[in-house]
Amino acid sequence: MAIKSITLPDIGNYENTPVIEVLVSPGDRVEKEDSLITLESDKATMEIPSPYTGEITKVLVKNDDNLNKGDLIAEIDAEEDQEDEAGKSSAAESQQEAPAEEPSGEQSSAEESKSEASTQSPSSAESTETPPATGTAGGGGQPAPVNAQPGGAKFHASPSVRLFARKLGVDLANVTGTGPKGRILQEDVEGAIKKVMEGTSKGGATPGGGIPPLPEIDFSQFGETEQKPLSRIKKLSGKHLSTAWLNIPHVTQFDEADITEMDAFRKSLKPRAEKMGIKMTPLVFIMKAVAHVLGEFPNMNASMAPDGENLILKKYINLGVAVDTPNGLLVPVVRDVDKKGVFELSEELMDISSRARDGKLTGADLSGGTFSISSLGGIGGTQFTPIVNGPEVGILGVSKASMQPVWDGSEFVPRMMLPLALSYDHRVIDGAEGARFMTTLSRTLTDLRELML
Ligand code: CAO
Repeated sequence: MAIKSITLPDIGNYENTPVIEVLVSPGDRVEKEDSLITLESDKATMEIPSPYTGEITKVLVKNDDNLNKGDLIAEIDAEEDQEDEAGKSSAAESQQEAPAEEPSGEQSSAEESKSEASTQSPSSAESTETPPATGTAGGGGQPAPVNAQPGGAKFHASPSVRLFARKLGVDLANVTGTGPKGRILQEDVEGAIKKVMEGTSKGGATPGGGIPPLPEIDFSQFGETEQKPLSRIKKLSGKHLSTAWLNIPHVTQFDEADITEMDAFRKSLKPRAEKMGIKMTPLVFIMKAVAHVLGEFPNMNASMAPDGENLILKKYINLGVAVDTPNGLLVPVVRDVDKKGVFELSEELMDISSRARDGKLTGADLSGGTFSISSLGGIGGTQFTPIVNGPEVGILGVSKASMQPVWDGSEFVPRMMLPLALSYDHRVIDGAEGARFMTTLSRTLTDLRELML
């Protein structure tokens, strides 16, 4: 092994050519011809390959450095036998090929592949440490690029497409080229962006690009399978839930409310409700209490402005209520909950939930919510973490109430305890505010006289 310096070869009529990618780090093992750096002039992108096999000991350039012929790129601890090979090969190339010139003229795909394999030779066999530059040949009479990722994957794209992709923050390694020999075209970059925006990129990734897709697995190799299409509602709600989950930093705060008195009151109202042909479940009391507490916590009855710098406080309290339907989840909205009594709320809840299940909701029924409630209390479970129904700020998850032994200071007493989970957008609500919201809500549910205050 011997330490060798690697310098920039003659790459044609280019001066002060900027480095746009450094593909190696000290300690990396490289094979001869592996790319070390990428240069990009206003006309072409070029990779500079290593003339040796060995271990990089020093990298002497960084992004945005401007390089000229002979500038030091790196030092390598080169393998002895490779050293000679490199020398021979470079010398041979320089003899066989014309001295490097600025590439010009349109090159065919076939020529491109040739240029990728060996391409421009150094202008002379002046030293074995001067590698031949890889790349160049191109569209519109300009040199064409060949690019390499640190992992070794190669892709083709013209300088204008690379610039276009860089401006939009698109990693070309993730774009499939549809041009000749897999060349990435501008429309491929546009298509990749469109997929991300539409949330239809591979693996169902949604906005928030760069999220690695789940692996595609052929499950039939493990046993019999059947493909069942998702319902339209599931597809729509799934997309909405993914968007909310990916955009909103969630925190979920848990609590338990003692609803013993509330439940007794509810049961006392049941005969009246039955006469009116309506149900009297805990949910309407919870809706009433939530509306009251939202009045005290206006940040929770709000949405982030699209600029991300303002909060839009809503002076109305409309609660979205998650309804389980045979075709999937729907969240119709009950308006002005703070202004309505439990009978009226129950009537409305029954109406929207039955229309939701019959597929008869209108767009108006599903819009205008300011905060949501998801109740699984009629089904079971002790807790769950609901997903904020963005762009709302908070959602209350309600689980099944049960009688629990509660220590009152001198003995255990049976109390009806209701598990609650509040998920909120942490960009808007601090932990302390979330906890205060929950304790105020619990207190209100425990003693409904709070609603009078
Ligand atoms: N604790 C104990 N019992 C409860 C309860 C709770 N938290 N909530 C409801 N119950 C009881 C009710 O009192 C009722 O019993 P009675 O008839 O004896 O009074 C029974 O459970 C069934 O209630 P319900 O579910 O029919 O009515 P509801 O008002 O509680 O809920 C609705 C209405 C539309 C929200 C509900 O039917 C529903 O669809 N829930 C599922 C929502 C959902 O899927 N959420 C998850 C979304 S994904 O995050």
